[in-house]
Amino acid sequence: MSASIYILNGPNLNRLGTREPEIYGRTTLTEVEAACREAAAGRTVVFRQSNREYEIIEWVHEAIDEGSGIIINPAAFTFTSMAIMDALKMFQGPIIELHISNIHKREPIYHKSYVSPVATAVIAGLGTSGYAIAVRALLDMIGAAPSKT
Ligand code: CA2
Repeated sequence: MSASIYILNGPNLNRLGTREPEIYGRTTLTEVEAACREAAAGRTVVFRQSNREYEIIEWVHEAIDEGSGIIINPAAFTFTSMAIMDALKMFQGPIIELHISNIHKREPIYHKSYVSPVATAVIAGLGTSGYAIAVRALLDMIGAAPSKT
């Protein structure tokens, strides 16, 4: 089975590591991507970020056709996007919703996620290390064969 996994990141996360380090840390998204690829140990990882909602929806559609699992940090779209929720609903495989910070510890506007009801699992508050943990969990869920490398 193809174990191509999609890791999708929402608005402003391209600037990760440059502000609010007390909440989000100092690791950049490029470093997060490298950690994900290492955790995936040679399996195909499609790692993307966009500030545009439609682009994230298009990538979910691509994952529906070509992916076996999705890790998504929708960032602010978590709290606003029924369109991303609807796209994710069509995905047959496991979905991990990921947040670097613990959104439940923050202000009430960060508590109601449109994505959680359609996600298989939610990771929040593990910092950027949560991404590699999510990759390993997703590979377990899709039953990916051990890498030969
Ligand atoms: O904790 C997360 O991963 C969030 O999804 C990040 C979102 C926020 O709206 C969610 O409530 C929780 C915000 C991302 C802002 O992007 C940043 C850019 C540079 C430095 C830090 C964050």
